[in-house]
Amino acid sequence: MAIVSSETAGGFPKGFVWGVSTSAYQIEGATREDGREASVWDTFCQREGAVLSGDTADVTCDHYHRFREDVKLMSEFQVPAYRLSISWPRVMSTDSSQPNELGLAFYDALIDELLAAGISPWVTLFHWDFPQSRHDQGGWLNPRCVDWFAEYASTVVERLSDRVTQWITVNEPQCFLHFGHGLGINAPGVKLSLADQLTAAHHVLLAHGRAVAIIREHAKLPPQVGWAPVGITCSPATEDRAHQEAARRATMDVKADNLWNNTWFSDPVFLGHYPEEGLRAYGKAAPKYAASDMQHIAAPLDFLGLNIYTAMPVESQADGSWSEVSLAPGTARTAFDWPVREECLYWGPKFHAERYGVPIVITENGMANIDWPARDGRVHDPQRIDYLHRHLLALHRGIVEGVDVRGYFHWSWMDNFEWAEGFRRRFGLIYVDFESGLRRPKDSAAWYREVIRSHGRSLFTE
Ligand code: GCO
Repeated sequence: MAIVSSETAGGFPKGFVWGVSTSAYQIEGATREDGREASVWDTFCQREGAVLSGDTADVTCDHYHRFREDVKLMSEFQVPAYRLSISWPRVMSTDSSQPNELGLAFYDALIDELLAAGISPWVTLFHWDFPQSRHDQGGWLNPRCVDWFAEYASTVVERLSDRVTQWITVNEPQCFLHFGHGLGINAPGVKLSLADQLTAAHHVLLAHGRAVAIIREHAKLPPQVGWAPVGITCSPATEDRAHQEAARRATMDVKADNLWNNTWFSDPVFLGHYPEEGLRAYGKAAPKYAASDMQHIAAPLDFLGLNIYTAMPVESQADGSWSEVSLAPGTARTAFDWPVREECLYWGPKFHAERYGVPIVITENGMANIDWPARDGRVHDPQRIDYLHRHLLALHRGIVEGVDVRGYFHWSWMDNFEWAEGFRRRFGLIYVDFESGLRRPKDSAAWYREVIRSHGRSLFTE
């Protein structure tokens, strides 16, 4: 049932969660400290030409040592919820049967610091930093990966679930499979056949389902569980009904030669089967699996996390097909060259909520900007403020129309290591000087604090 009430008008629903997002590998640093083992990203960063400017995340934001300062800054900007991820290779030791106590102790201290500051931790179990030693044993292609992930998830739930209630199992399988195992331009940097990518994807879905079962069975406090895939969001060229249906079809489509889509992943999780379009598109490359697999994969979730940054406009064709609409010359784009299309936060949640019938949480949205400290020492980022303003208004439109959106997490809290792009793309509300480690709140941090404080009403007064 959508939460549309009097509070929604000119604000956001009661209980709507405002937050910020990061991930372990992108902010922690300390990659060889206190027993942390190598991840596939540590190895990938050593590969000549793999990461822009040869950047690595060995230090990045040094959050491992500065986490108290970061939590204090979140508190200063009245952030109610913080989406973080746990580093699998920091808490699991491949050789010993015991987890790495120093790694677990770091997350213990971080969660305690957040709770003491009144900040709700939303914990992602897997945000791409797969243990190198497990990759050497076959990685996601080895069916044993489900047991490896289960052992890791059990360890984290056992340690943190007396304080953590908000869980996200896996972040963006489409990214680490398509870019990391298909194109090879992200870690682990391999180029598997389509069939092998789909087999690995099936194992990721099984691992997701196993983690859901572990959380449901062993969490010490009643948990809310979701997952955070990513895919393409298409918007209609005009709001003409035919173009709307074309945009819905395009958003839910499966391309025959890659894994960059929504439904091959979320249909099993929410509907208990692979999409017909995908089975047709992939043909013989589709995995063979036991029917019981889908019961595990489709373990009920409390929310669907959506990471949405932009939209691709499409229009319907006379023959019922759809085609991409080319953007006007000079269309506004972010520093990642992603078009500024705020309608992505209207159509994306709408299409997914209508297909799956579950509450939505925007687990990532934001923009890369070329930020730097101005002569006055402050970091002015009017583009990010305008981007945020537009996107939150678009999200609000869907909520008022009945889409059950429960929260919004800005990507990102602070500038961080943007994977193969290194430090070139700054997504944070907080500027990070990667040489000194100095944090500087950007203008957008104060602007977002006002949105949080007014529960969204400030969006309608400017
Ligand atoms: C993703 C990842 C984040 C990225 C962010 C900007 O969505 O790709 O979850 O780690 O840093 O999206 O690209």
